[in-house]
Amino acid sequence: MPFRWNPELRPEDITPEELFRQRRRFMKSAALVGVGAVLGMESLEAAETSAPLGEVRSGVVTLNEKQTPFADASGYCNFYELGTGKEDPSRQADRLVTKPWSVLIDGEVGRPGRISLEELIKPHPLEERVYRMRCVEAWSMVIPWVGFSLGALLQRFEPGPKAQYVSFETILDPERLPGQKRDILEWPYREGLRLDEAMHPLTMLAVGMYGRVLPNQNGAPLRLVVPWKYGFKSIKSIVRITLTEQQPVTSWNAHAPGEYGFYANVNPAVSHPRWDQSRERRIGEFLRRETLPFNGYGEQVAGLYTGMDLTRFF
Ligand SMILES: Nc1nc2c(c(=O)[nH]1)N[C@H]1C(S)=C(S)[C@@H](COP(=O)(O)O)O[C@H]1N2
Ligand SMILES: [Mo]
Repeated sequence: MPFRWNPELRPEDITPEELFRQRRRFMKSAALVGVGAVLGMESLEAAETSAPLGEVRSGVVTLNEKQTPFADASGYCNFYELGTGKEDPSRQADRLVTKPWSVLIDGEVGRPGRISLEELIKPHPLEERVYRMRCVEAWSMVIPWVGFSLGALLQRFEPGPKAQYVSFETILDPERLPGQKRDILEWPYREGLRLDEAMHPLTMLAVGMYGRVLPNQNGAPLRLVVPWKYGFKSIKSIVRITLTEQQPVTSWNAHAPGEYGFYANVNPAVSHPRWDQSRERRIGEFLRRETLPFNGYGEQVAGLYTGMDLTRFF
């Protein structure tokens, strides 16, 4: 069955593609003649520091919410391999070497194998999707990711009849990545999804943001983005994707099972022992806002959890 985009988005979530493109074109020409800063587009200017991407289909999913400036999205990060401070990952970004890069796809698939990043991306047209992102520490951002559906990729490798979960691993390179010499988590960083979550059209693999190549601190060259789950599910710098029969071990769940569940769906009704999850601070805003169930993507994804007790499977 061909993989189809059918997220049933609310009309207000969607900017008509033509309108979106016109705005883009305007922003680009404005930046070219140097009026970007005057128009408050410092984020676009900052984004110019990383390499441009090729052809990107715009406006596939977008939001009527203010985008987080690129400087915040690339400067305030969680990437413990590059340090536990929010500004460590951008300062230490050069330690991550992303060329060459390959990904091993194995486990319960018909066609396992290691493939180069270029080969992995090639057949997937890149599209921009603006998603809300919510960290368990109760801050959030709105980021224009560039990538493609994970489901489309997985289908190419032919998930077998026993495949029920997908497990992901980040690069392991303690010589270069200072955090991996410390006993914060068990390395490599691991994450996992149920297969139906992985196949959901909102689940994406990102290779860029803000129309540019993904900065290292944001998980270059390839990271997961699951917008209805807390940020720790969105694993960075992926080198291995394994389809499994059993629920995989995931880093934060193994580290503190009472604090971080396997599902990690954004849920204002279930609090983390150390952070209230009912409200969040959008980076750049002063007042907190109410957190939405499933981070606002309930209409699209709540059906995946019908009949489950979400206080138990948090
Ligand atoms: N490999 C790896 N992936 C990771 C993390 C990490 O420490 N290591 N942190 C996670 C957490 S807690 C969050 S909130 C998001 C942050 O993504 P961002 O820094 O691009 O906003 O990345 C997630 N992915
Ligand atoms: Mo996080």
